Amino acid sequence: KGDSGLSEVTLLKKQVSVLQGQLTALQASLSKYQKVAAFPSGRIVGNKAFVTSGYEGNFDDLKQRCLQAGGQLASPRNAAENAAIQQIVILHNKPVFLGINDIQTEGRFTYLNGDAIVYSNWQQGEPNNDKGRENCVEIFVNGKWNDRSCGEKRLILCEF
Ligand code: 291
Ligand code: CA
Repeated sequence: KGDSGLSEVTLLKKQVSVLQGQLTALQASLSKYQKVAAFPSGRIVGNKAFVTSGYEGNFDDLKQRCLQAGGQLASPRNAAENAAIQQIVILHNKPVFLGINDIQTEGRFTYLNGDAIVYSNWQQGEPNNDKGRENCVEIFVNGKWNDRSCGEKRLILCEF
């Protein structure tokens, strides 16, 4: 009994040592792929990666393409995420559509899962639902938001 107890400890020590090595390798691998995702114009904020392919299309098209890739349209939930998206907009000098809209209920902006937004950065005077036709949201090079017709074509920006 005493012997088997000791060998169990020895076995566990060995297993922990193996896991430590695997964790170190995984951390190095993650660090490398974060750099890949950030080059040349992606951004990492916390657990989120914002990536564009350069494609331009309307809201439904872009939404589908991000989903197909295993992500979703960029949906900033705080100022740090908004700033990262803004940097990408600046790099390309093209506004992008966010994963935010009020298609379901006019004036109630939600994420793609239907939850009400927890953060916003509207340009002064927005959202104005101009001509009653603006249910999607674009973000400008100044980082501010404007509601805009979902049929407009914008640069794709997905988050993973
Ligand atoms: C004005 C503002 C915006 C509005 C935009 C679009 C332009 O900004 O009223 O709130 O979203 O017009 O209506 O759409 C077209 N087709 O011209 C102008 C610059 C963004
Ligand atoms: Ca508007």
